Amino acid sequence: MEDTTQKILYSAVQPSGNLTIGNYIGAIRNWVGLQHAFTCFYAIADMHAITVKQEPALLRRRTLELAALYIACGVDPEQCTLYVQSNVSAHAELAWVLNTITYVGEMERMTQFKDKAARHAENINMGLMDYPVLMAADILLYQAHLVPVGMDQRQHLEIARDIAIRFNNRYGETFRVPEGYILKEGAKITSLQDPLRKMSKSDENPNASVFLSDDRDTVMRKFKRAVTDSDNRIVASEDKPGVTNLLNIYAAFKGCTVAEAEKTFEGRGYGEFKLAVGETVADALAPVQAEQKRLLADKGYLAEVLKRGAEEAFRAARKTLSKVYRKVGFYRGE
Ligand code: ATP
Ligand code: LTN
Repeated sequence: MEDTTQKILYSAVQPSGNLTIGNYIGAIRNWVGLQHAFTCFYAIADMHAITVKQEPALLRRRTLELAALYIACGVDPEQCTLYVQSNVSAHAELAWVLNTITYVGEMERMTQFKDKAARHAENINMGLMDYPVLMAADILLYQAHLVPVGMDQRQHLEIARDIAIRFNNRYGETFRVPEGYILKEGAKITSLQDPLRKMSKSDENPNASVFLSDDRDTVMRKFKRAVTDSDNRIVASEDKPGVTNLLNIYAAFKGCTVAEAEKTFEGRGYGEFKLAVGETVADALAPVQAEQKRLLADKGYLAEVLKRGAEEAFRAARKTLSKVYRKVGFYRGE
């Protein structure tokens, strides 16, 4: 088998709200499986989070909660570099340089920007528009080979690649051009209330998303109310988005394939199916919640992990940033 341990993998999640099972299945779950095979950098993207309004005290708390959650989900700080984005100033510094080779028109075309601009019409700030450039800076700083994300981030990844190629063409070989790593199954978990829309942590409908912090009763209630259809067949297909989504969720938490899940529920009714999905999710969340709580009670440990992570990240990021500053012609002393 190919030795991939030298290959660099980068990903991040924003501490912008309670994480959903979509974030878990689409992102964090995959990180855990990859941390032994690759050199991994996993960040808490607090600089991205402030592109929409955040309550400062809450942002700080959520940053720590997210760190604890990563670890509770199985991200091992001894195996990878786990850190807070704003603790490494190179992200902002590189983003500035990359801004100068990114066109306003490209940013205006980004789907997430258009969505968020519509949802936060009172606060269409420069940061919101610049979000993909900061994300490109994150990835390119670490010379990442691979970026595991959910489907919704594909466009941002494309832009990161374009920016890398553009910089290399203009200034000479500097950045590795990263590849996306989007796993097919679970790459898009959809809303339980509108299965054509992505499950999102900021959905106004509280029944649309299952949060990793939800207790058993809440999880069961949300799945019971999940939108399906009227034909009572438990199979994954394009014309059955609700049922397909529930099968995806079940398979992800059970660790089986969707085909196996279909087999399990062959001939059963929707009521029983939803109950089983709810129980599987609740059973999987309980130990994660307990571990997160235990970690949050040990702030000293978390602070130490994040400090070490920031130092490691800084060492890697500094190399790329120095190279960039040299290439663009910034005076660096004699
Ligand atoms: P928001 O809804 O506030 O925009 P979000 O839920 O999309 O936020 P992010 O922090 O933007 O969360 O995303 C974190 C990671 O989770 C990304 O890799 C993203 O692709 C993944 N992700 C988010 N939602 C889903 C989903 N419904 N299905 C699969 N992956 C998802
Ligand atoms: N925009 C991402 C979070 C993120 C990210 C990154 C993901 C910030 N920087 C770098 C991968 C690589 C999101 O998931 N919404």
